[in-house]
Amino acid sequence: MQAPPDADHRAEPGISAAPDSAAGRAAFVGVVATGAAVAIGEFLAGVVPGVPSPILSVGQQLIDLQPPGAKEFVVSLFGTADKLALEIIVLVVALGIGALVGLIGRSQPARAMGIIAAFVAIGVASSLRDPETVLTLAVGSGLAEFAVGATILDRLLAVARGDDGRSPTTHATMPDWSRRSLLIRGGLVAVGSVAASAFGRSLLARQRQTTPGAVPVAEDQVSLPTGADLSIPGLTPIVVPNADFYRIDTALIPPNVDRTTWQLRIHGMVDREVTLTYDQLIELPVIEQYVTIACVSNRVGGDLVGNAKWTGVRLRDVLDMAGVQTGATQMVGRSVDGWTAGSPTAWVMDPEREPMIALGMNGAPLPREHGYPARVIVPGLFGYVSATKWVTELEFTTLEAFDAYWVPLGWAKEAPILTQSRIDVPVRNTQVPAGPMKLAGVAWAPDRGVASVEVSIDDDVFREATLSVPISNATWVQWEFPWIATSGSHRARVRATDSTGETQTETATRPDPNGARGWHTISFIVA
Ligand SMILES: Nc1nc2c(c(=O)[nH]1)N[C@H]1C(S)=C(S)[C@@H](COP(=O)(O)O)O[C@H]1N2
Ligand SMILES: [Mo]
Repeated sequence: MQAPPDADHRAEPGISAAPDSAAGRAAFVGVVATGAAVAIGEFLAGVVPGVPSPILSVGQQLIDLQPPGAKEFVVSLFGTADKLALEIIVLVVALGIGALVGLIGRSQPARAMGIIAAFVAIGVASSLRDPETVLTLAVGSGLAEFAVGATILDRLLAVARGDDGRSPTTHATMPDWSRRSLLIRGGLVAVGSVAASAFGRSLLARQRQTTPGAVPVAEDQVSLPTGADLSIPGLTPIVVPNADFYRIDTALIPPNVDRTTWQLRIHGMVDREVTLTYDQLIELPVIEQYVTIACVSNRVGGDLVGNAKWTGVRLRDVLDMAGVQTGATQMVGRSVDGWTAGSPTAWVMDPEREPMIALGMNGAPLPREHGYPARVIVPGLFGYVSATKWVTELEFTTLEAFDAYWVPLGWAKEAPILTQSRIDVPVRNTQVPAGPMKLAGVAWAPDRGVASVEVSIDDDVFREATLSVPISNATWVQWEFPWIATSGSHRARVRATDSTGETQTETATRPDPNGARGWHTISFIVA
């Protein structure tokens, strides 16, 4: 194999990545200028509270628009990974438009400036929907973004043309000078942009982390029964620590709610509209209970489910103050950011269960990601039809009169949590040593309760696993299954039966419209 004869001469080390054509250079300039404009916005958002992050603002706008086709994308209801993907998409599209701006800027600088201005305006406008945005600061930051973007575009385009003032040369005499200079200056701006954005973002994350205040103390404190946790290495703990608890919501940044000004309003089909402050709310008896909550978009074997000890007040104590009218078949929870969940009134009023307004989670104030200062917890219902975080309104209406957030996107209007079970140990597709071992996992059927869990290995008959001591019907259980591992590759399946006698069905289904069905099946190898 031989390289073309003059290949070595053409490759100039160090600047071989420099944009070669005039168009390439202009596009490069546009990308760098746009990136710098975004970066100054992200930087200011971190440094000055009230300044919106441009990327997060546009991303949140896209989520809130619920674009057609979103249902496929959001089957996972915006887990953390989806949010990062969305941010990256927004950034890549912005930089792509930046490249166009650079190309246009060569011949029509005014038009290029106009596009940058429009672009900044979209960012500012999107940010105004966030209650934390301060209008004047948003506009000020927008002006800074425009100034930075426009200036850098102007200067670097001049460099790209070779008339940056510093080197009054012509392309004919020093053809490489402008390219080298462009690469160095553009590169410096790009590096600075990345650093400024990263710095801004790290400050922004910290800005939004506080959940001040203490947890109210429950009159009757609950604790775990002995035997509630089988304590098997690799098995999900029976109570999931807050830091490990799954998080699902449509908020790119969790709302920052001040609990001293926060209010909960109960209205609609009630006898008396009631508005409670945090301090008024905790004058009601404070209770605590363990409840397992689950996401409808959890796939078979997935981990969008968790069990925590919730502290708060009885939802029905609050509702009794307002007097729910007969005929009000739906309770709509609304969060400070406008998200809604609708639960059947009959479900929350059933004396067999104790729905609550939760204020604490595992002994701490609700973390911001989980709804500080208050959220709804309804045993037995999937999160999207009940568990409103950052709740600020409970509106009573009929099931027919209102569709909450996810319903028009193709999810069921009424959605009790399905019975599901999962194998945690061994981890699928891993290798375990031969000899006696335990398979283990969790199973849940809130708030019917799990009656039994069965395991089948290599298509042998299903045999019953041993369960942890249940905390209550509203919580999951752990299960363990002793087995003597023989070398070779194996397949394990699990299925649970709830207290009504209903066993999980075998065929795997998609999560939509009302939850995934099917037996969790894993393969593993015994060495
Ligand atoms: N305000 C608000 N509350 C919300 C949501 C949301 O998007 N916004 N998502 C719901 C969904 S789909 C689920 S599964 C649970 C998840 O609660 P967690 O994040 O505390 O685990 O919150 C529910 N409450
Ligand atoms: Mo969910």
